[in-house]
Amino acid sequence: MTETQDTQTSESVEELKSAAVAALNSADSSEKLEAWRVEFMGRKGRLTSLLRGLGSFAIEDRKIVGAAANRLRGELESLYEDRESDSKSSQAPVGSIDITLPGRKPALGGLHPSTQMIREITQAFNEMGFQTIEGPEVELEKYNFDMLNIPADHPARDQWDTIWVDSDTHDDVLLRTHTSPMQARVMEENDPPIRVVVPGKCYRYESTDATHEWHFNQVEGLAVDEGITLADLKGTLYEFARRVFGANRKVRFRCDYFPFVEPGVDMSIDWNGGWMEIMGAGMVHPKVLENAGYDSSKYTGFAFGMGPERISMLRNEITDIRHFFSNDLRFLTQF
Ligand code: FA5
Repeated sequence: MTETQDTQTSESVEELKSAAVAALNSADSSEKLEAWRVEFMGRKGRLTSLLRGLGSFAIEDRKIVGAAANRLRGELESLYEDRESDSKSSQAPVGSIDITLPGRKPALGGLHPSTQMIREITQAFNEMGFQTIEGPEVELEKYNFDMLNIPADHPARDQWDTIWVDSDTHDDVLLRTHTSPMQARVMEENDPPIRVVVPGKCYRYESTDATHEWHFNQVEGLAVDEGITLADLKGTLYEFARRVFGANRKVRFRCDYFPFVEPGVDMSIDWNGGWMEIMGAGMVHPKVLENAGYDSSKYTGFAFGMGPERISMLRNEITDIRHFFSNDLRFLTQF
């Protein structure tokens, strides 16, 4: 290649480059961008024509101009891709969001019906001077049974079919069968006077029916002081029933047996012409007070344990307790 030929062909690659870059910069729509691609990079475009024309060059010229043209092709391709992706992202909001659509309410969650009932129950007792505390669901046999006057060989253990954490060994760790172990824990850590309510989950190895679940909540109550009597227990529980069910709902209060109270009672609410038991209660057994290190000749107390799911059933005309934990939104969204 002569010096003149080399300069001419190199210039034509340069000229093509500056024409292509200028045209690309002024392509301000996707249509113009496409037209640019066809004009410069298409099968019959200017760069392709230049490359095709290389065949008529002498072999050494072909090498030099061919390398420059291929470099230009790489540069133009990458400039084009950048412009194309810029143009797509700047168009995306207009293309993908319909700003004329009316707004929709986001789906908000809500408190579970058991939680709502627990809050109402604990608030009623808070207003009567009880403090709310919580305790462990995985519990020691000692607190679930022994400290509550239920020794290992006591037939009353059968009242609470137990889920043991290690079912082979029946070691001393279990899922609490009731919230009563918190009576022992609270008394162990505190001196009288005591007034607490303890909401929380309980577990029992038992078959289910309309009023029994294998896991459910309880709200435990404990009051210990000098001079507390059965009249205080009855007055407190009737006031609770009045607050939650109103003054006209029929309440049944009768004797029952629990090893950790003496005397023991239970409370039921009228339900479809019969009764539904909502809690067990009684005067704290002197042995339970003494197990916790209290002087039972000085202090007395009452305790109760109630089921918030059953109370919610009575309040909301729910016929089957298993709805609470079946996670059916048709049920849950009614609260
Ligand atoms: C007890 O669990 C005693 N710890 C209650 C107690 C506390 C008595 C303090 C004396 C002093 P019981 O097993 O009856 O007792 O349960 C008490 C309440 O928990 C029941 O009245 C019921 O409302 C609820 N409950 C019991 N078992 C179930 C179950 N399987 N499913 C749903 N709720 C239940």
